[in-house]
Amino acid sequence: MAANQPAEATVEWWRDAAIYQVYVRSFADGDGDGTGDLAGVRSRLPYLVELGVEALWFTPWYLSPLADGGYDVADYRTIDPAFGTLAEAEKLIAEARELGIRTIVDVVPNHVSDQHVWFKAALAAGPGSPERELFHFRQGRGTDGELPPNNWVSEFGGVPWTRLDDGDWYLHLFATGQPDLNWAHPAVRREHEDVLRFWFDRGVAGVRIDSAVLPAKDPALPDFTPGTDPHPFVDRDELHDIYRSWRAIADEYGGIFVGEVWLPDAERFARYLRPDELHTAFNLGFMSCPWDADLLRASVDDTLAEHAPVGAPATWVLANHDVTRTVTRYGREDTGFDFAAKTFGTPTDLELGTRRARAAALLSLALPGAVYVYQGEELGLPEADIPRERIEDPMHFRSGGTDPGRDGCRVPLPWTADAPYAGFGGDTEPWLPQPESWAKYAADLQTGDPDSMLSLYREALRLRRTEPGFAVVRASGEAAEAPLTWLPSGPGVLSFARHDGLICVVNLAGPPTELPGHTSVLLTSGPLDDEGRLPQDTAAWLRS
Ligand code: TEU
Repeated sequence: MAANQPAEATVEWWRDAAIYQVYVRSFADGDGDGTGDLAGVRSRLPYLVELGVEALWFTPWYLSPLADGGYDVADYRTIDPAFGTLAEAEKLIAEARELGIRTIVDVVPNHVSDQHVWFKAALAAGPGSPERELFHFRQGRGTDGELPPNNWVSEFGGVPWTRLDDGDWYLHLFATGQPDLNWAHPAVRREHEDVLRFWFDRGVAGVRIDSAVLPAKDPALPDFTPGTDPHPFVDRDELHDIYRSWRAIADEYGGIFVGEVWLPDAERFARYLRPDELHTAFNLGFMSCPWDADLLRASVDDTLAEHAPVGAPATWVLANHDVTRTVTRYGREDTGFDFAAKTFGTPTDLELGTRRARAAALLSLALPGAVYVYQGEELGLPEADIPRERIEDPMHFRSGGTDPGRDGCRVPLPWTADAPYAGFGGDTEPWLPQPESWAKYAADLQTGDPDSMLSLYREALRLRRTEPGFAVVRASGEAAEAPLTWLPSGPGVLSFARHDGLICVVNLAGPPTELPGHTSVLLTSGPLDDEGRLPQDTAAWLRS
């Protein structure tokens, strides 16, 4: 029998699910060629059941030249042969579901790969053709059209325009191999609605929407002047109409969305979560927040306040495939996360970072809403230093080599300490090199070690499922009462109650702190001191 509750137990499972992010290429290598694949994921389903997660989010697994790790999709209806086949994906979705684990796939509406049939046809058809209307092709400025059509800046740095031999320029907010689609074109909308159905028909329970605030553009593609409203390509009102039509499709299947909605403005953010739009969005503000009690408390309060009016549940995220790994980040002097601040060789104290990451895990898993765990977080993996000549991330190249890019958090997982390449798969070297220290983080070594990160995650996820105080949705389907109540605490300490007597205390910066009286300890992220107090950088779950 599956260790998880039957997936049918709650209808609105997504309101408080623990969702595990699988970066397929680096999860587990089933055929031993150095690249992770679906066979690898299938072989590790028992591990995921044991870990106690309720859904898997797969980063793009479709046919792709991998110019941006798969976020350059050449064909949504084909699995990349490096990963497996469509039949295998269907099997995986069904097998996982049998085990109580749902599947979320990733859809990337802003752009496709330059190898997508549409883009190839647009190139072949030439300037002024209807095929080019599916994208944003323009003439350049300057006497010979030698200057880009506008002043926009790529999300990866540099000019987001590339000029073709025939003189036209095409827009790509990300890498050159990721041409932006023209969402004013009805065929673009139709195609994506069809892609959604294609995957819902294959049994997926949800869809992550990549770069969800970017697809719509001002049709004039005007220069961007800071402070101008509306922005020519961020968070445009047209998007809501698109997502409402997507919601209608999801509702036919009982499917859900999680949007990558990265917006500083709380009111604008919440608009994507109105009842007829997306179900959830990633809490990227919480993820970026420094290890500071006041800032984290404010982030939690802001999150709950911005979700409340639209009735959407919050999500809690510490890491993903785009950001510096948690133990490395929390071991740095500046523990926040800022895309612009990624540098080579920033010093870090991994022991401190690990202690904090353990406490942060208990904090995020205790908050009301859905929680995301990025593969390897449960193993306490640090960010890896990738030798420059092995870096693949386009972000590194577009920064002119100053930004290490995101490969350091995408290194193939260690499964078995005493096996080639820490048991990632076979005898072939993985696509990204693993640091020498990798074997010591192997899942097999951590299994059964009560002090390991893996044991902490397993126990925390087990309690999250079994303690009624964590639920946002009760087994009856009704909403639970008050999401969270702050309790009095000293400076540098966060203390809050959920319901049913459940309490979480996190000491971020204070001296050892007394735990509230008349409580029993369910779990701590590290040892209490001799007087039973909670030391700095430690969290505890209690029941009163
Ligand atoms: O990321 C979108 C995104 O805007 C950021 O995470 C991005 O990396 C950052 O803004 C750069 O400054 C998503 C995916 O998560 C990422 O892996 C892809 O590279 C990107 O979209 C393009 O599809």
